Amino acid sequence: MSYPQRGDRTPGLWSALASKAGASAESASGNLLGRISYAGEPAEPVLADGAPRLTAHMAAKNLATTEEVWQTDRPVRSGTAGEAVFAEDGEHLFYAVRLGPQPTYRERVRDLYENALEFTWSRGYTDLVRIWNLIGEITGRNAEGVEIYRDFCTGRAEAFAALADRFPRLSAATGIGTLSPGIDLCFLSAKPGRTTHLENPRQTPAYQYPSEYGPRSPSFARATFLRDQNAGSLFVSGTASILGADTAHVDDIAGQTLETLRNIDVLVGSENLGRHGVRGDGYTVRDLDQVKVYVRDSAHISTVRNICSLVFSPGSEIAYFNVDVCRPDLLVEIEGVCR
Ligand code: 3EB
Repeated sequence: MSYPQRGDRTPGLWSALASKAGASAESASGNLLGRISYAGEPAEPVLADGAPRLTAHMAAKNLATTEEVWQTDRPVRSGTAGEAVFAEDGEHLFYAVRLGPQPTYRERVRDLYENALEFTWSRGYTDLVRIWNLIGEITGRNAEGVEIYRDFCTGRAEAFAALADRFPRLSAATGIGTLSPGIDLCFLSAKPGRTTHLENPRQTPAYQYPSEYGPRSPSFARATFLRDQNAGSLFVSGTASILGADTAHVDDIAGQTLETLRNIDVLVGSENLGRHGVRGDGYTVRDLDQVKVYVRDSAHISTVRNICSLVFSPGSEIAYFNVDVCRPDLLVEIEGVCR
């Protein structure tokens, strides 16, 4: 059996990032666990061809539409849970739900997260691996004048506080803007005992950011390592030009891009993995694959592309999105997976 990765690695869970036309060839090699469609308009999550699909409005007119496809080598079973869709393979669970536009988000986000966490717990997928929070009008204001990202962070933090006995550790995540109001949420979780969550020595843990960045801190770790029969996958959170808790290189797109890449390089390196008890040689930023690059200002995309094309391997899958980032002074955010 052949797998879509380069080399001969056969993890139980893998992803491909492709233009919609190219994704179907990859799908043939495994069982579909979930898809994320980065589309030209929002849509409700659905089960399609027996598998969950989250749709987020993240494709600008000048950029190609992308689909992220999560696959597994195990048999998959899918279903619905209220308004959410999910699929599970006995080791991994993918869950997706959309919250439409709200005057304020806090309470609805708290409910959304509590339902999601209780669902994955109840099916035995007790360890969070990777969460995507795709947030419309992320730096805009809610009906009470509160920034929507801060409103979102409050509800999410309240949910994690309420379930802290079951989910004491936070996982890798992304918090990023979309092109229309509402919040799309999806995550991967796993059966117990395979995850290690990592912080970055160059960055204050996000859950300890000072209150100037919001009344409740963002609930995520900088990366999560998921062990498998070979070695594992390191899921790198959305990473930005933040040193300590502060934005570095304000108004400097090349500076922010390079600092972001340096943050990733330190995060995935052998020293940081060893510090967190993850065995192996470690990675460098060049090993990042299924890379997603979020750029606030379309005029900056060519600069970011030029830097990224020098840093990432020519064989890496990489997609660019022209969307807002969660702080007004952050110009770029980058995520991916090291395998
Ligand atoms: C940062 O480091 C940049 O709120 O889930 C990155 C990844 C960011 C995840 C989240 C936010 C989130 O604070 C923003």
